[in-house]
Parts: sequence; structure tokens; C-alpha cells
Amino acid sequence: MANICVKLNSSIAPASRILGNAVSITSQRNSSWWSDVKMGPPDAILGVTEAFKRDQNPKKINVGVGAYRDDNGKPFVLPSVRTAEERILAKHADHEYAPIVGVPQFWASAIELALGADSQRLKAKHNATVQAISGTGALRIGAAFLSKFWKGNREVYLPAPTWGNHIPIFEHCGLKVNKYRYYDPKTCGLDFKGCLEDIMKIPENSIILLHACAHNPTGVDATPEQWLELCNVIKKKKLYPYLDMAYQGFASGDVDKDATAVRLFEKEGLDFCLAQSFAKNMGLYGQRAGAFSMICSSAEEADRVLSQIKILIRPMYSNPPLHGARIAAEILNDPELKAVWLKDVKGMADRIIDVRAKLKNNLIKLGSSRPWDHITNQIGMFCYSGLTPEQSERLTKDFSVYLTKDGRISMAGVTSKNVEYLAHGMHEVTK
Ligand code: IK2
Repeated sequence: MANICVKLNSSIAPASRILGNAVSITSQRNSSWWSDVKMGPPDAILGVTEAFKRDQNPKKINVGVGAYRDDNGKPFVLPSVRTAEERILAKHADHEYAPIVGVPQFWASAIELALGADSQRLKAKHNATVQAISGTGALRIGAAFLSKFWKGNREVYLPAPTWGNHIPIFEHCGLKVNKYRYYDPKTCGLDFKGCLEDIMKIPENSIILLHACAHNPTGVDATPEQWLELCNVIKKKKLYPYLDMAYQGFASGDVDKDATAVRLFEKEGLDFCLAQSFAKNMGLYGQRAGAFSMICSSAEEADRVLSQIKILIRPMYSNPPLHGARIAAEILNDPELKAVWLKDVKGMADRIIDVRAKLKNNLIKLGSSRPWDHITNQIGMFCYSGLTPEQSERLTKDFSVYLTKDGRISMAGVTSKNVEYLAHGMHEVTK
């Protein structure tokens, strides 16, 4: 150890002296380095799964996390994904580093899926697109870019409520987080009037985040007409839109229909950020396949923006993982396999639509006098049930039904086998 030296205050000091210092500082403090670190709370969503795993009740149901299950409650690997994996294995591909921007066949087809193959701005190369560590990583790259380069008001406006992780993603990047009205608890639907009123009050040159489809946690989306109005207000108020599309295909079962908002913003000539995830629509949760794009005003601007995105990514994680991106690329670049995937997505969306109806009908059959129409009116993975935190807690404690405290039910965890029991529990806690 004596011959290991460390640079200290511009002079070279033997490591033993430094280590000696560390030991004496620790003993002076009479505690360890991290004795002041407080225990943090479990994650509001992933913590629910941890508690579910500990429960011994054979009737337990996990409707906490938004992860699709088949009708037997088992994780589902899409047939199109299985085929893609077999093809990749047969290719004996290497495991070299991906470029900083990721697998080109992946990110190029990801943005085409969002904007559509006929997108004029895609053809004109107005997009700066990179592969990202799923949707979360995509959002994070965008937040880091905005934090470094945004010259307007350093505030981002999020819908109330929103996916819980949006808040720390932007805050960690030094942007102030504000809310605009979105959900109306009285109707369990969209508070469109309140939403427009609040957006009109946002200071010009601020950033606004919008869920492109299948809003999480409410399952409440704007209609195409309402999207057009939102787009016009955003343009008029000179706001910078950040679109988060984590569920393309999951809302309606149709990837083109679910891209309505993104394509509208593109056609209306707005520049915007776009975060995409393939966790849900390809079931690639743990593969972390996502994409981040900035739609810019010219190809030349997109080139400059891309160069800076690469500079941000390099010290974050250097370059993204290969496997999930290869799977998605295999699917999106082969018309036949893509057709299988589109059927897979529709199958998942339809199963969810089916269990929504079953849940509502079971509640009616049990004699519940509460209005439950929102269960079938809301779309996508989640039902914002209207259960209070107390009712949600009782559902967990007395019925081993695991959900987040805001009453959000992941419909992806509901099956034809457990729906009756879920309805029974919901009826008992809302009587
Ligand atoms: N954006 C939104 C709106 C999301 O809902 C998600 C995924 N959330 O899923 C967990 C849950 O709410 O139960 C993401 C982004 C990011 O997803 P990922 O990073 O998994 O692609």
C-alpha cells in the first residue's frame, strides 16, 4: 500500500496517510459515513408490488403496477417478440457497444411509428432522435436538454394528476414543476374547461407536458377535437410541448389512432419533445427500449440539437442496451412481423376493454349503487376508480387487493378469473 500515491492539494501524498486521515475522521465523528442518511419511503408504485409479494393470501391481486398480464394473471411475452428473439439468436449477433444514439434501425423506425411514414417533417429530417432507456430514460434526456438549453421560463407544467415519476424527473434536472387542471373527480372524466383555463394562464415560453394517449393514472384522454383546441392554445401561448407517449396502441388497440395527438402537433408545425416507450406495447418492460426525439424547425437545427443530446448521454450511460432495441427493430422493419405485432397489441387492448366491462357488470350485479360508468369510459391500462385513499387501503388490508393509494387500478392485472373477487372487494369498501 505504501507505494500507492494520491494527488492531494497539488502534491503527491502516500495513500496510507490519506487512509489514516479517513480513519481518524470516522473515529472523531464516532459514526459511519452514512449515519445521517434517513430511510426513504418505498416507491409509490413499485413498493405496492413488494408488499403484494409478501402477502400469503391465495386470492391476492396486484393491480398496482402497470404491467400487462394474460388472462391467467401471468406475464405475457408477445408472439411477435418471441419470433423476433428467435431471429436475433439465429443471427449470432455480436455484443459490441451500440452508438451513443443507439441501434439505428430501432430509433429510425420508432420515430416513424410515432409520426407516421408520410410525415413531411420526418422526410425533411427535422427530427433529432436517439434510443433511450425506455420511456423514463427518454423523459430524462429531454429534461436534461431543457435544463441546459431552455431560454424561456424554467418551469414545466404537468397535468393534475400525472404519473408520479414525472415530478422528480424534471425536478432532478432543476426545472420547477407546476400543475394544470386535467381530471374532474366529479365526472371521473376530463376537466376540459379547467384545463384550457389553466393553460391560458401559463406564462409564455414555459414547457407543458402532455400524455399523448392513455393518460396515466386517469385513463382519461382528450378527443381529437379537444386536442386541436389544446394545440391551438399552446401555439397561441407560445408554450413548448413535451409529449409523453408510453402507451401507443394500448389505448385503442390501433397504433395510428393513438398517435393522433403527436401527428397533429407535427402537422400544425409545432416543435416539440417526444418520449416513447416500448415497455407496454411490446411487453419489453425490463429491456428498457425507448426513444427520445426533438422535432425541430429545420434539418440543420436538428443536427445541432442531436450533437448536444449525444454530449448529454455520454456521461449519463454512454450508450444504450442492445437486446430490446434489436427486438423492436426486427418487428418494426419486417412488414409481416409488424402485422403480427399489431394483432398482439390489439389483443392486449381488447382484453383490457373486456375486463373493464366485466368489472362494471359485476359491481352492478352485486347491487352497488355508485356510478361505475367511468370504468368503461376510461381507456388504456388504468382505471382511476374514484376510491379514496382509505377505501384503497381497506381493499388491500381486508381483501389483499394491491393498488396505489390514489385508487388507480391497473386493468392489466384484472382477469376473467379474479374480476368477481375484485368487484366484491370494491363493493364492500364503497358501501
Ligand atoms: N410515462 C408514463 C405516462 C408512464 O405511465 C410510464 C410507465 N409507467 O408505468 C408504471 C406504472 O405507472 O405503473 C412511463 C412514462 C415510463 O415507462 P418505462 O420507463 O417503463 O418505459
